[in-house]
Amino acid sequence: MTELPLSQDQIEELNAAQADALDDDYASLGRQLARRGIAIKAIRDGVAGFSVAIPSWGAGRGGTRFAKFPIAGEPTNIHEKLADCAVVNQLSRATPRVSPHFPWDKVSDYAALREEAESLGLGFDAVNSNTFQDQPGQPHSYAAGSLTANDVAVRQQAIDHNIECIEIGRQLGARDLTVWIGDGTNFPGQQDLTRSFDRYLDSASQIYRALPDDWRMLIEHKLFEPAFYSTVISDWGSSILAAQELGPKAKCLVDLGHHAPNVNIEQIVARLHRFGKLGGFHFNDSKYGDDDLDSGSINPHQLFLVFNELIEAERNNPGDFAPAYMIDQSHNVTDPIESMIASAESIVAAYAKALLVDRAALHLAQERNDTMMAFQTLRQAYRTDVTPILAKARAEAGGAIDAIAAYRASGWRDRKAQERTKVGLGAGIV
Ligand code: AOS
Ligand code: ZN
Ligand code: ZN
Ligand code: ZN
Repeated sequence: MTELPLSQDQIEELNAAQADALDDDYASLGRQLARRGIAIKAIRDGVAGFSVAIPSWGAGRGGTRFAKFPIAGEPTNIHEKLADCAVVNQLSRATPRVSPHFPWDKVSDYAALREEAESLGLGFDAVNSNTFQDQPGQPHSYAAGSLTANDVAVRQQAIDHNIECIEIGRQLGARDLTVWIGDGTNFPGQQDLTRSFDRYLDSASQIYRALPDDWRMLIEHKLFEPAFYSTVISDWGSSILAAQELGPKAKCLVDLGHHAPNVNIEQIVARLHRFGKLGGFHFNDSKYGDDDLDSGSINPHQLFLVFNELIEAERNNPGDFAPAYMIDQSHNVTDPIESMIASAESIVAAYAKALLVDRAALHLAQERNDTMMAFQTLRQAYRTDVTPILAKARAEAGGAIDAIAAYRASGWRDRKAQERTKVGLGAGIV
């Protein structure tokens, strides 16, 4: 039986007080869209069918390498993280799956963990392996690399860990393995750039062979950090080469904060899709690098343009288009629940705006080389305030019209501050 964490009655009560104003705004937007030949109901249905996974680690306060500042009532284990993720989903109704990270979320009984998640209205999304840190008691260190290490025993340990993640994921009902490695160098000459990539291909192919038929291996690239001179899987080029070498179940995962400054990420999306290699997304926002700021907080226009390409991709490939969408953020200065609610809303808003693009007009303008009309077609969609559509879809699914206000009214964090073990100080997870 599903038992959601917050009082549904309280959510309904708060919604009732805002229902008239929302109906008014929704009707007005409906008339505006009708004049543009768009049925608001179709957009609302699209929004209702869209979801994004949230990361288990996103439920805790993140931090930088300098410090982590925990908040009272922060979750300390996967059970408490699931409860917080269930709060996000109960209010937003857009985040029904959690992406776990191992060994951070290790438990002794995964069938029980799956049931626990189900009872909270949640499922599991892509499983993330971790060979970028050493764990207590681990026989070999990843100090000189993991899947690309010179030492065959280190590589084998990293391969075995990924295979174990697949096995855990099977028990949790996941179907994707996301592999991000920090392997690389800090000094010119430290490693042979070709041989380290060859070692990656060799290790990754052994993981690939352990994938069930209906699974995908999502290769996540990142330009730099923790390696600052060269990173083995640094860009979408290295990622797609590896994915092509490995086979059809290997795809590329795009984290929005993992590129060189000013790179045209939406074009990368188009390229990966063209060659059948777009596998997933880590949503966040960034000003300088892998900042892991809240989605849409810095560059909401880029988020819209990414979704514009995703919708083009979906239309060009109906039936076979299911990238794994996930939030990957570090909530250093906010309550993580509030950040995930706000980020999910930004992501759904970007999706809704991309649905509003008049594709026939856009394609015609492109054919006629009518640059201004092509741009204006995108601009008109981007300028539209889709808030009433999102709020309606949320309320209809049982969520809150004003999700952050409802969260604050619930007193959840204060209650958890009384119940949960205090998190210690220290450096954060980046
Ligand atoms: C690291 O920079 C990547 O974004 C990964 O997705 C990583 O596994 C995740 O951020 C958890 O640390
Ligand atoms: Zn990521
Ligand atoms: Zn990252
Ligand atoms: Zn990031």
